[in-house]
Amino acid sequence: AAPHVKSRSPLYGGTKVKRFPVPDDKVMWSQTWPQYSPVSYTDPAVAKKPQWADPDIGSFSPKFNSIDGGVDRTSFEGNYKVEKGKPLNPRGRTGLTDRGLLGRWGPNHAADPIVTRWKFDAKGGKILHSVSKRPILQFVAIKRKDCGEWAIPGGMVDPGEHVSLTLQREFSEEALNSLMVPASERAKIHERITKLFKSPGFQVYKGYVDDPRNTDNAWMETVAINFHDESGNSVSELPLQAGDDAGQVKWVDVDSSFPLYASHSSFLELVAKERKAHW
Ligand code: RP5
Ligand code: MG
Ligand code: MG
Repeated sequence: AAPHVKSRSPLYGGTKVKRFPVPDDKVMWSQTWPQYSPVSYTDPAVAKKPQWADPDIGSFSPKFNSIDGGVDRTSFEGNYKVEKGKPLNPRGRTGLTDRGLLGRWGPNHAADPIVTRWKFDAKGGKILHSVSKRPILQFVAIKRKDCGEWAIPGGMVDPGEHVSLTLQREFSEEALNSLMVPASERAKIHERITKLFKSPGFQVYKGYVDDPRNTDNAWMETVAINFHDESGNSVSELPLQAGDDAGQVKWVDVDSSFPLYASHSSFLELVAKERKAHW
């Protein structure tokens, strides 16, 4: 795999903390580099011990590379190393140690629901891209409140939670604002999207995410699944409403030039290839 890039962003995940600069040829741990002097950072939000975060190493010893109680500490990238009690990022150096903004030591598991439809014209025909001549896909994107970047409405897998539930829950919270709509409407939304999310979906990706919050000891991993509304009459008709950690939500044309958070653009490229859509 190509070396991670966003995991080495000069400023750490929207904070003012500066990462120790890591050149491409020093990313891999196998490259000895005595001069490496990363900064340690644990965000106050993590340090104050919220329920979603691990305690500090020393006061507890998690079972790395295994399912630890409800928490999945296994990695899609295989067994990761643990050095001086702290797990090592499988993709190498990031210029920052400890957890930063992430709650878990080691892998932090997320799920990304990629909900798509075809872009139709007024007569109901698929719109072809003027250059590629391929039909254009659209996906539900949210604008993240933390960094202002557009992204897939994904989120963290809760301890013991089935990924299939995380996908539907996060989509409902961030793109349909399920946490805020009255209970009566919530049931209706639930009913309408359950059908789409019950369909097997296309597994787009499973593994490490090049997320700007990654550190030497904590990193994002995800399962990205594409749920496609072929006829455009299921989820396409649902009123989108941003909620939770999403500031805005909209249907966005799937196109290589649209910048997205973390590795999300590479996931959409895979969706476009699979569905023979414009990219
Ligand atoms: C990304 O962070 C994942 O791909 C997923 O979209 C997201 C999960 O984190 P939160 O949205 O819960 O912050 O790495
Ligand atoms: Mg969320
Ligand atoms: Mg989220």
